Amino acid sequence: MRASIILLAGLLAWASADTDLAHKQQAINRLLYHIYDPIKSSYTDLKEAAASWNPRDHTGHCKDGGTAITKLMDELDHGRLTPQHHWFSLFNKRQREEALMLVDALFQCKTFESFKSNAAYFREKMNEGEFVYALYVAVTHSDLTEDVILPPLYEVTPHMFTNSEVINQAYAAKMRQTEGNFKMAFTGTKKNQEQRVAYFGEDIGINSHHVHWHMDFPFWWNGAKIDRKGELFFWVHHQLTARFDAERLSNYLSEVEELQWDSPVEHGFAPHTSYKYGGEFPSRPDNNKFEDVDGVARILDLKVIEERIRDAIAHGYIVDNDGKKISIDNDHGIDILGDVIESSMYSPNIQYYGALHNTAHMVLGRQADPHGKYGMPPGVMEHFETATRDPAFFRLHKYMDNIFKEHKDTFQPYTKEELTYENAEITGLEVSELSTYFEDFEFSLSNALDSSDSVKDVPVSAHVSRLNHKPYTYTVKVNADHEETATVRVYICPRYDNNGVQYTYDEGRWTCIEMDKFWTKLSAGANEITRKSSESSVAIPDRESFAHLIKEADEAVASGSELKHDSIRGCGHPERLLLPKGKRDGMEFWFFVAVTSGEDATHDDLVGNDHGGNHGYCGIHGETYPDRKPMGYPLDRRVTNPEAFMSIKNFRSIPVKVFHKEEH
Ligand SMILES: [Cu+2]
Repeated sequence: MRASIILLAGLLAWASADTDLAHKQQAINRLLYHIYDPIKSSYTDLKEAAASWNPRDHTGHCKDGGTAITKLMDELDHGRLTPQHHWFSLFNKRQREEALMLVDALFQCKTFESFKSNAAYFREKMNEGEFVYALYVAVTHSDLTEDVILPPLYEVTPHMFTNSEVINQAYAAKMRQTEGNFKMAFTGTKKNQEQRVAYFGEDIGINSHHVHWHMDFPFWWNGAKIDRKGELFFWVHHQLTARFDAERLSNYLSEVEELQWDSPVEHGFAPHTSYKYGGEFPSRPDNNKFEDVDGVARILDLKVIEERIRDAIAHGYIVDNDGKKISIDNDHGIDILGDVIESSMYSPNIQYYGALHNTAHMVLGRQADPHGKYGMPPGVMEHFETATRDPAFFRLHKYMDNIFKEHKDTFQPYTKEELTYENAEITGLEVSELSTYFEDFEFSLSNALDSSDSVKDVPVSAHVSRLNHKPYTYTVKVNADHEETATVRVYICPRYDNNGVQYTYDEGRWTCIEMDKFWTKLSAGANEITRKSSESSVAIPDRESFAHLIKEADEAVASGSELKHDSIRGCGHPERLLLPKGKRDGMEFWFFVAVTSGEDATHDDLVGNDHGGNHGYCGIHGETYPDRKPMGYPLDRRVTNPEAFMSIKNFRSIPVKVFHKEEH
């Protein structure tokens, strides 16, 4: 009896080796560990797979019978793949094709075992950048890797997140075999006004959120329909732009001006960042006049595409590939327009409307060497993890945001009747102290450095100053007529522009920042709803460090214990950046709360289940966006009658101040 129980336990352990999270997490960690070096020799299963697992012999493990992996193997065997130790950019068509061949091959794996072995095989043969991108996307979307946490990219490929000076210091420390923790400074000097807000564009949490957003919602995605992908593209970038503007106002700078193809870009950018392989990221001088970029686009092409899009907005319809009209004169229009402007594979007519966003990213990224005379590698704008470092990123997105606004402004304002929720009246709104401060954050640079089994690793890390805020709470008092589920939407909106002029209601609504959205059950009578900043549904907490993920998975595997993860996705605004930086004497905002009928929820369980707590900018992975209303509701449309808007009893705004404290 006893023997058979032990046997059974052994069988179960064996059976779960392929499926349990600890083993999966360990394998993914190890595949990403020191990505520029061969797989560590102590990782025997991966090492063996890299050496002797021939994917052609295992096509029986593929859902498609091996079509995808054979295609990739053919490219490899014919020496057509980009070599290792070379830069990678997703915007490079050929490199993207190669990375996507691996994504495809991994998606076709029937078991995690074959996923892992195929990944290990290509890890040592494909370009490292392509491999990392493909693995991140595959882990994000594959059912086989559900609940695996991807290590923070800033610790997997630190070159893309820190500056050359820090990397050089880390190399020197390793050569000397001494520990080191180096201060990462923001780019620019005090002579450069843009430097005042560099802490935002260069924040590694923002960079991480942005690159993960684009992995969750890839423009090349052709698989199962992702709900409201185009609208999310608009919304996440609109919010990044609005947040950047708020940071500027708090630093006595005017809002970002939209990019204009005919005007020089006044402020250049020197990234102070290098590729691991491929040299320095190119700089752009001040007052750069846009030049056509060989092999990418002429400036005229961009203007033509822009005109066609604006024309579609004015007409209220898009013309698809077959010449059929698709109306955008409705709430769904923004979703289509997002697909068109990016463009994604969902665009109804890429041929005609082009890919304004993607092409513009490349054109901006190449201005240092538009004709390829100097063989410069792609610029920061050609990588989602580095793009926000360049202030021109926000100018470009302001330009596109204004096109989206042109569309939104074609709609009639919501009427008072549409906005009124008869069941509820807000009777009070209180917000606790709002204050921001800078703190030091440390992350490991170890994976940036070459390693070998014979040279000992020494701890090397960077520390960087980053914005954070004191936790805060707010309380909404609501009187309800009867018990019902309600939606609560929360925004903060700057009150004054940089000249101290108060925004009109209609100007101000477009500057609003989504802080939170949630569903709650109102009881008949008086309700008091209190929410904490940490509960915000647009934000995620700090990412788990790579070292922690490794330790946790290794311990779980060694002890045979179960591994459980709370927060998984990398997409989500960093929680510590929820509040824009304050001012010493307080920066003034409106704190706006709207309580409306919960009928707009697309899931039944939203009152008790926050689905990971990051759906505001990132949706719910693999499911419908929780909110049926347009993103940005009720501030997404023009407000022509502010008095009527302000008198709505289920809305309330109060003035608040965000303070900034140098010492905390
Ligand atoms: Cu983006």
